[in-house]
Amino acid sequence: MFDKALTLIKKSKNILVFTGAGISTSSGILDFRSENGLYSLLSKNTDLPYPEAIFDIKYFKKNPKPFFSLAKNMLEQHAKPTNCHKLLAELEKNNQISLVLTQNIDMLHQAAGSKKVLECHGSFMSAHCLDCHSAYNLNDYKQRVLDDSIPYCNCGGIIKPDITFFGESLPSAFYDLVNNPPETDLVLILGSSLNVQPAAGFALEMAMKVPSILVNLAATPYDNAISLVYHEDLEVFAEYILRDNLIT
Ligand code: CNA
Repeated sequence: MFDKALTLIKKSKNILVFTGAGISTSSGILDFRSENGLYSLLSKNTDLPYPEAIFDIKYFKKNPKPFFSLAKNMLEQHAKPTNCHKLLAELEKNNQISLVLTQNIDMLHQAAGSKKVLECHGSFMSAHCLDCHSAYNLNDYKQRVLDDSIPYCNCGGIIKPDITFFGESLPSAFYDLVNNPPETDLVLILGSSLNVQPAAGFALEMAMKVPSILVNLAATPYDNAISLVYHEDLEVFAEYILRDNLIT
């Protein structure tokens, strides 16, 4: 089923991978926009004015509780990398990856062994006080989140994980990448609805310059800009590619 994709992957030496929440759903982490995704679940949460408010910086400053209760769930989950995360780590070992650009905040690429990762929406690994900007790492604030309390800085400000919320700028490393993209001979887009800008726009711009593959359960508005489109489960895709033993 994925023969053409396999042929392209095998001959590529500088693959730029763009991943979204769909690569992690098989590990039990909900995505945003699927029928049973986080937004659908949060639409039943009466504390929130609208589901996206959970990641809205203005709303967070007024009421950080819904975000930290979601963060608690994610941190407690101890999710494991999927076969698709493992496939990307294998391709990197085989010197075929130029970069994994991920929108995900779950740190599963690193857990699978990928090193060339740019988290364009940040992660839980580091955090900052919203008032005095003191830096923290996950271990400094994790226990407080697990204990259901809001982590506060000594100055009284909220400690916010360095996850890019709606209304915030992406990390400067993302803009460095846009200004200086790596050599790329294939773009692989995995598990993203391509709805969130500017990250999706950059991936699409790169995809229009070289051969590209998209694997995503649902159709995206940009499918016609991609060379090979599969509306399939990423685990089935990963198992198929890994089965070929392309890693020598
Ligand atoms: P999205 O808009 O929720 O889209 C996810 C896409 O993945 C959907 O179109 C699904 O059809 C598809 N999908 C779901 N499961 C599978 C599967 N098993 N195989 C193939 N396709 C699948 O999420 P995006 O990543 O496009 O949106 C960007 C947001 C989501 C970023 O800001 C992330 O931080 C945020 N997010 C991240 C996580 C995470 O870190 N795991 C979880 C939820 C949301």
